[in-house]
Amino acid sequence: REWKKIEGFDFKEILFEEYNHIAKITINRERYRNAFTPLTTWEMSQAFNYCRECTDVRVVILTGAGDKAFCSGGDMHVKGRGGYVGNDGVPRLNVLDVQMQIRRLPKPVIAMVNGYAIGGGHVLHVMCDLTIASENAIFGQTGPKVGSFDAGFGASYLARMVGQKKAREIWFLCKQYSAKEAEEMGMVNKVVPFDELEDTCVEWAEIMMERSPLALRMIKAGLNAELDGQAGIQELAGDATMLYYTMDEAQEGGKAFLEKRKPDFDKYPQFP
Ligand code: 2NE
Repeated sequence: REWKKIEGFDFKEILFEEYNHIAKITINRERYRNAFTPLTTWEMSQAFNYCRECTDVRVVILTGAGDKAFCSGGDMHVKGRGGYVGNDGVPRLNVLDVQMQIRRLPKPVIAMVNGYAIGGGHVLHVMCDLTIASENAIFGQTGPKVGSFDAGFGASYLARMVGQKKAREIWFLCKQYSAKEAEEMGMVNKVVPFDELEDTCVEWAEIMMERSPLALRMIKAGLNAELDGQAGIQELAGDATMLYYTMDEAQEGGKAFLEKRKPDFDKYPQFP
């Protein structure tokens, strides 16, 4: 399989590639177990934005370079007061923006977990719609050990997956869990040998691409809406508005305004 670089970006800390309508975002800091800096997350943000806008992209795979780590969370070398400090000297927690982009992307995102998914890296896989892990993958939180925590999606959405007791165990004890244990807990969809990991992710992506994209979009929005309160309803409602705008009934309202006449909505079918 030949992944083709997606042109138009000068990324330093991620790889951004495409194959058969699948975009692959790879955190490319193998030396640091794919820990993210503010630049990494900024670049991921640009890539996810492209994936949202580009109608050619149908599924996104998020992974890490090499065979040791998916992502080991925030880069502890640049963790300062108030956040992770980038080249501009400003502390940021911009990984939270990436989390929201994954959540809001109206297309499936698969976490291809090829090694450690730790700390903020663990939260990233939690955010993805599906997680496929290699047998060597290891999952866990470290926050309370290293002076950090993610009490947002990293806690509440995790608890929806694994239950409250397990989520508290994961955060309070900071133990590491095997891929099999993570699968048994309900936070991993499938565990495969390392050399089958990418094939399996692509195979799952290709199956999803045979399904109705709009149906998948609505299901994702609906699953989000149950948990995301007003913001979740806004996402689902936005999709409903998009669909309404495709209908003659909505077109009639706009046309009537421009033609300075009363709209005639009676001619459109009403469903019980
Ligand atoms: C990931 C883990 C378990 C891997 O262990 P191992 O034994 O396979 O590798 P090693 O030797 O620890 O790491 C290899 C090199 O990568 C660096 C290490 O410092 C080491 O460098 P050298 O000693 O060779 O110079 N490295 C690994 N992770 C790093 C990191 N996160 N930042 C900077 N350098 C890192 C093991 O490495 C590990 O436990 N890593 C730390 C995980 C961690 O605590 N991450 C931060 C959690 S907080 C967070 O991510 C966060 C949040 O809680 C809330 C919001 C946003 C972010």
